[in-house]
Amino acid sequence: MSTADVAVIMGSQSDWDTMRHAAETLEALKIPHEARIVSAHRTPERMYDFARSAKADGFKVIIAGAGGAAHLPGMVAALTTLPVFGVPVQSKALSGLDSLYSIVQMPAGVPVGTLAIGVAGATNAALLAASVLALADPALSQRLEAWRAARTGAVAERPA
Ligand code: RP5
Repeated sequence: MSTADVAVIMGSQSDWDTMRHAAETLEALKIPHEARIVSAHRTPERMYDFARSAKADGFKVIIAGAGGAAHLPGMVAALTTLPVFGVPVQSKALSGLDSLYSIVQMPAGVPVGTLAIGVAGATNAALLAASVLALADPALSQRLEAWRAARTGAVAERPA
């Protein structure tokens, strides 16, 4: 059993530079989370065990980032009915288009909420997770409203 609401999983240590932005955003919103490396290709049994037990382990939302032939979000979504948000990590060879295409075109019946490539996607995946959790958590809903208001307040009226 985990005490975390959100699992932030990624296919490789090399994805952490991107996925840490999801973790940092969850941290800023005081959402309990846990980061793990779970590879669809290199550790398929770890992936299977994680996805199969994620709900029973207490996770409510899964954020899955991967690059290249990025099968992790889709495979995890195939094994759980928890909401899965997929983050296409920017690959070197194809700038993340490969990651995006690998994640976005799920067949009807197995949903992955696909975000933008890279840091924006990782950050927004955390904010979407927050929106989902906030539906049943008024205190989090307030923190999320405040987070958004702070971003709005930070936009200058004129360029410096
Ligand atoms: C994918 O392969 C990972 O998600 C990562 O984005 C990509 C490259 O992995 P490394 O070779 O850097 O470990 O499975």
